[in-house]
Amino acid sequence: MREILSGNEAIARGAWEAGVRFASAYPGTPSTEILETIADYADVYSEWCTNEKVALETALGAAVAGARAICSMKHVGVNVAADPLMTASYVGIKGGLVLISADDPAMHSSQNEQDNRNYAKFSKIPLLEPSDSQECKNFLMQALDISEEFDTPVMLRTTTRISHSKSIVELGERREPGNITGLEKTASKYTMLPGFARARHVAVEKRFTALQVYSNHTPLNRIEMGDPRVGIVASGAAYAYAREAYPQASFLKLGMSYPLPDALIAEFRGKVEKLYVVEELDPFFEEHLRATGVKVDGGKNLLPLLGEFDPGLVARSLACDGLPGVNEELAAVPTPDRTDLPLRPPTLCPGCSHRGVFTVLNRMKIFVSGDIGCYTLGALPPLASMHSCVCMGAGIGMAHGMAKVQDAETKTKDRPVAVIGDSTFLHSGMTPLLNTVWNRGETVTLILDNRTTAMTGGQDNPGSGKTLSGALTPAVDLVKICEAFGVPTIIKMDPYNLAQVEKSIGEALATPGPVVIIAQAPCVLEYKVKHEPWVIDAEECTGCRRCLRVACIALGLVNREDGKTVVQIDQTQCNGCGVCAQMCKFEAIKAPAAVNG
Ligand SMILES: Cc1ncc(C[n+]2csc(CCOP(=O)(O)OP(=O)(O)O)c2C)c(N)n1
Repeated sequence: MREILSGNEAIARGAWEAGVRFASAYPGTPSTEILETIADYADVYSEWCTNEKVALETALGAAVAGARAICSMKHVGVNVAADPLMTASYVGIKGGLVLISADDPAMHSSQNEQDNRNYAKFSKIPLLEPSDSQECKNFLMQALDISEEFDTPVMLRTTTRISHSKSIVELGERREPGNITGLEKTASKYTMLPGFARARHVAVEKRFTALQVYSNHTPLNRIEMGDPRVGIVASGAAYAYAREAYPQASFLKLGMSYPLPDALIAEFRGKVEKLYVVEELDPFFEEHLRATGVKVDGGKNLLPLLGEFDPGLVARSLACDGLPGVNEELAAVPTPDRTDLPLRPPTLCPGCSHRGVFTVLNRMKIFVSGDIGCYTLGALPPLASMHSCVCMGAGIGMAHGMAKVQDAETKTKDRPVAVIGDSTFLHSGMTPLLNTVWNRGETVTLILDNRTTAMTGGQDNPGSGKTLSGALTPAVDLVKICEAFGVPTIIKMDPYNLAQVEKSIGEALATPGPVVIIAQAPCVLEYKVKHEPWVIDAEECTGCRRCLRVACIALGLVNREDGKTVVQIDQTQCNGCGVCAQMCKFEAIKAPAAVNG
């Protein structure tokens, strides 16, 4: 049977067919749908974890217990999971373990575009890179076999195009997993004391040599001979682009791109006149080829180091070097001119509980040490109230560092406020808050608790009271966490009440010691909150546009009959939160009850 699947769905299918028993993840674009799809397979246990480090550790535990396990995350998630990853490489596994890293060249939805192929090299584990959905399924299954054959975790790396593009996939049956026997008590393999770890490092290097041999012989890496004048080395999405751009060229397709197959590369080099490396982001292959003495005629000197490729870009870039056999049609497609397209910046949803808080932070001209979530949109005008944001959980620690170096005068005038969402707080915001309390910090932390992980599509978190399977579970109490940390002042506020928000933030800034403010209101999208829309009395609107400062797409401008430009509310978009009405000094924005009597 065949089905059209995205790369993410195909990975999930591959996990099911390969007899995976355990799957864990923390959401992050473009990886999220892997676990969401696996959750539909009743015979695979799956769970969202509090963060990627925990996700990898739980999957490692399942693998060490003898089950096949996978763990998925976006590229920056691997930074969070890097600590267990480095040593998981030493302890190895019992059941196969695959870590899926979904990278995001061009940063469609990320704060950086790091190239995670480097992590495979760093942690000395094999790396597989599929080029379409069928390969996503096949490679995931083969990665589990390699994991078990070589006693190592394996990384499967996708990029946004591979994760989200759909293509035909041949489906198979599930390989029934064997029984889990007792836990193996071999401390020398699983307990990484220095004395044991030294021996395991030797095992890692031995394994690496064996993997190099494997890489030269596996069909994952193959020479596809075409025109011998042109040889192209590529993997993943870049291979698919290059194939389209130079259909007649010869290819060394790398499905297993670490360790690199040096003998196969040498064989390919001997067969082609000129050799080009087509790879997105870092010159990962190119550097290796040059370092091992392979003559490369073109790579990053022709192709961009930044961003995402497309077939036209590959065609045009290599054509500059006079490469024969270019797909003329593709090469003729000009780079799209985006300058005359209207800008459509992302924005908070109508009714979003974050809007009122950022409206007030802007009005109070506060320095906000921010974090990652829907609320990062508070950085954009007209809200323009987030002044730093580095990675998940960084905002609280950064605010603490800022406050510690301020002198007495700036401290009172310019006390930083850390703003963080509930999912991010539970992911990596608790330890920096504890650090602030422990070290007698002065910062104000504002937790925007919408009881979901909204940014990535509304996944549950420990505060939502549900697991991935929908089972009820205790919802964590953020006030009790802060109390247990010893936070002396905890203020709760309604984020829709602007006067209350201003009063709470003002009070917090006037209070010495660390303060936590918790703004709790459910995400309107996830919890389907819909109130009657508000209306504007066009006669009373003076057109001052103060209400537009709340950055709501339900608000627009219209010309009145007398030629005056006034505000109007799109009745289909408005969620009736009333935040804009609180900005109006002329009471021109009316609640539905006031209008309907
Ligand atoms: C290490 C890491 N993992 C995952 C992500 C993807 N991501 C960005 S913000 C976020 C959580 C957002 O939830 P929350 O903090 O509750 O804010 P909300 O979007 O609900 O307002 C996630 C999962 C990321 N950027 N970095």
